[in-house]
Amino acid sequence: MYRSRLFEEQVVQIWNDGLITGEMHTGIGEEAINAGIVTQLVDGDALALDHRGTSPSIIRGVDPKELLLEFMGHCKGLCSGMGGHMHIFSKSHLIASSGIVGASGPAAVGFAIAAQHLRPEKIAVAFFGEGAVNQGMLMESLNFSSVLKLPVLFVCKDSGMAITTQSSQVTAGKLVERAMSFDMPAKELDGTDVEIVWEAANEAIADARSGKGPSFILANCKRTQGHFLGDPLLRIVNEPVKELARITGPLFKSAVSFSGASLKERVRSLKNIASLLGKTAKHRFSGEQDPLLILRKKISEQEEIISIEEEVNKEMKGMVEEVLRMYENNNQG
Ligand SMILES: Cc1ncc(C[n+]2csc(CCOP(=O)(O)OP(=O)(O)O)c2C)c(N)n1
Repeated sequence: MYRSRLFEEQVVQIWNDGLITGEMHTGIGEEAINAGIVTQLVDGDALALDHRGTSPSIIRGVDPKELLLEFMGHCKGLCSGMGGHMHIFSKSHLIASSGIVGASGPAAVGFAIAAQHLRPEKIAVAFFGEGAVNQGMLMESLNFSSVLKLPVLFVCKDSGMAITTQSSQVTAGKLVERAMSFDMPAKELDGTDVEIVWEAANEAIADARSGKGPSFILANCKRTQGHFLGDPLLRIVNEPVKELARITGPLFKSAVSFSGASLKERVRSLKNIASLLGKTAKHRFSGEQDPLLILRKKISEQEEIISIEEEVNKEMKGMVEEVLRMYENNNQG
């Protein structure tokens, strides 16, 4: 979990320095879910990931150097710099990710069909956010895997928000009940506690390996960085004076503009923005929900933790220095 956290913190820094272009979705805050599940996988198991696949990939053992070079568009990156952070593929780890929300469902089902035929007792795990659960392809995946008793674990990381859409406003019913209606075991749990995740996943993975079919886990979580780096909602909540000074003018101009939406529609939009800001402020990540701090409190061998962390610090520092050198050389070349 610490390795994943540190890697992604380096990614934040490098993105802020402008060396990674485009959007960047980190999983800082989701480490307990990723570690509680991915550490139980063995060779031959497969991972189908979404746009937030960095942390599970690091935990699965993908080389951090190759991953970082990939994010920086370098030809020595994991996918020759062509995939970026949303399209991580590793044949040796059986990892496939996609920026198409919901696509990890069918990808995991494909992996699981292959496992059922070619790799007995091997499984596939699909990671996705709660924003993906109204995608038809994900529902088809739940149905199909249940009918064929495929070895899949569906993991829904529930942050309550899909970009700026509050999931409670667009999702009917309870997701655990929805999964159970496909005749598979389903559990909702605290995704900030790695032990809780590990135990639930252990049971589900054992079921999948022994041919009992798929399971569904709904893990509640919070992220430090919001939807993506530079998330405007978080920026406004974190630095209201600076950010409001920047956006008040354009907002006012569009609110009083002669053309465009009706007055009623504009008032509704402004109210929605205010409500989103309120929710973002209320549900902001706090230390109490930090999976690393939660785990650290439970471990009595504090010295061992410090020595592990020192080792990881050294590894990441050396790795980042090397990657930045390679990047620089590439640009000069
Ligand atoms: C099919 C599809 N529709 C819309 C998008 C745009 N989009 C990217 S991320 C995202 C929100 C996803 O929310 P969630 O699944 O909860 O994952 P989170 O980002 O919260 O981890 C959306 C709508 C997309 N990439 N793919």
